[in-house]
Amino acid sequence: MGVVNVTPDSFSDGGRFLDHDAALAHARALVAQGAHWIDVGGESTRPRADPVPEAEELRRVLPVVEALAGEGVAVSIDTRKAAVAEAAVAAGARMVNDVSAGLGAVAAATGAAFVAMHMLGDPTTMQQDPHYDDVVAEVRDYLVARADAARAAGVAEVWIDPGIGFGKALDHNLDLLANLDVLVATGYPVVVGTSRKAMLGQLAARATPGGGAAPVTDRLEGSLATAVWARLRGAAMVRVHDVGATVKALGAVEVAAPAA
Ligand code: HH2
Repeated sequence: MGVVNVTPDSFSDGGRFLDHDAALAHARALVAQGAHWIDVGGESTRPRADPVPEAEELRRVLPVVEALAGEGVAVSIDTRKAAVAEAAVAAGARMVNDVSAGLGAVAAATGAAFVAMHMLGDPTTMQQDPHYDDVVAEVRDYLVARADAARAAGVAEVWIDPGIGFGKALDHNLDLLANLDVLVATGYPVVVGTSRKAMLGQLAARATPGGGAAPVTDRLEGSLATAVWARLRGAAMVRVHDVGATVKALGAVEVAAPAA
């Protein structure tokens, strides 16, 4: 899944694709590089991001969704707003990717697939000292409840996502990545998004003698390593910014993997 943020303030590419033509050109390039899905978002969910009014979010995403869907691209809409999800599906999106995991009924009503992602709190507060007793069990139980509810409401295709970086300290993220098999064992297909996230900056600092945290422009190695890890641990999809490099990295390990 390739990310197209039609936003001025996304943490890694804010402002680059706010213009619709730029967003479309970028999305087409990601498809050419091998993306199976394009995830279009009009509101940043980075920590402390400003909320976006509904009309502005619609103005950002709808023309992009409509044009891509018209070209046969499988489009996912990354939103927390029911009205945006409904309008995007009417414009041709086939999946609702909801970081608040609350739009299962909207996905059901529109016939779209649904991604339920785990987030602790909301983007304005989520990174203020997040606490869990057992992060893996709590995230799993939350996601299964949301996914079961979406399925009961009538969604045919439900995905779950641990929400790396959404109300999680570094050790919570690492625990979730180390125990992806617990999420995979639920039977729901798992999607994982680590691409360019802050944890990769922290891990690069740990790995580099005397190194500081890697800035967002310098997290490709961590993004690729964790995408490969997630797929080898059973994730069915990875959500990434660098599609071409990810496709090559995944291709390399699939070739190198012993036959099952
Ligand atoms: N991460 C982001 C946004 N949406 N959706 C899912 N399912 N999983 C994720 O890990 C995920 C997500 C954050 O990344 P990005 O869209 O690049 O940044 P921003 O929220 O600042 O636009």
